[in-house]
Amino acid sequence: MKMMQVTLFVALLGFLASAATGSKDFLPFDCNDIYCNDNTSSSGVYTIFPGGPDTPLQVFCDMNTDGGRWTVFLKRMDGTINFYRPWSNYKFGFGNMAGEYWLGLENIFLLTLRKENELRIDMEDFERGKRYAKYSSFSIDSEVDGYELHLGKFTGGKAGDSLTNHNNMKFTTFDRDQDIYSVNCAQNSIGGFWYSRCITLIHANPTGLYAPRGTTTVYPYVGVIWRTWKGTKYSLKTFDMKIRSVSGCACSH
Ligand SMILES: [Ca+2]
Repeated sequence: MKMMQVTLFVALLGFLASAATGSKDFLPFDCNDIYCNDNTSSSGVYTIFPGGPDTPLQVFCDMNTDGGRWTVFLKRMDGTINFYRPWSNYKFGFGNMAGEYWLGLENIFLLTLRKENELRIDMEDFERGKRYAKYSSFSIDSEVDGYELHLGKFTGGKAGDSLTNHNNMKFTTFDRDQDIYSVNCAQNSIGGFWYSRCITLIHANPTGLYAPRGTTTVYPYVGVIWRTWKGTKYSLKTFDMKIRSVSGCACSH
């Protein structure tokens, strides 16, 4: 019995020692930190700690586009992941970090709480066309306030501005209606997003139905939509939404 206690004590010491060593390790808050710590980092899946050292989070970092440092919170690319999901899934995140995923509203909230971020959206159609859109700032409120979207100015990109229409909207899923229209817009557009009004005022639907051939002509408003580029009947091939610190590497040390 005594021997077992000693063994446990030694094991506990070992655990505490490793925990102490661990606390000295580099714990990046976001992809910006990873790039600033090593500017040779390539695009890929990394572990970040926006919620503190006890809650590691896997994420895809875009280190190539427009100077890199981007923390990707939405990725569409092949239709392998179902995005018509309930509130709990959109809250905590789902999908495959090496493929399609939603990082989770709680994680996005933490990422935008302590740093000021800009937003970039990259998209491709099925005819090899590529476009982007950028916004000067991006943040969301906590769950209590419906994860309300706060978007800065549209600062460029030939995709055009299809997101300002969704600014100051709360997040809606098929089981939690927080949009400002009479019906549930997540049900109408088969996704989860900061919907405002459905149908005629759907401008962006990044979590909509994936259509392998690009178009959803029978049912408009339900595809992966960016209205100002391809209209409301075209479902895009790829779609990334990503953020990075506006202060660059200046504030990371
Ligand atoms: Ca509604």
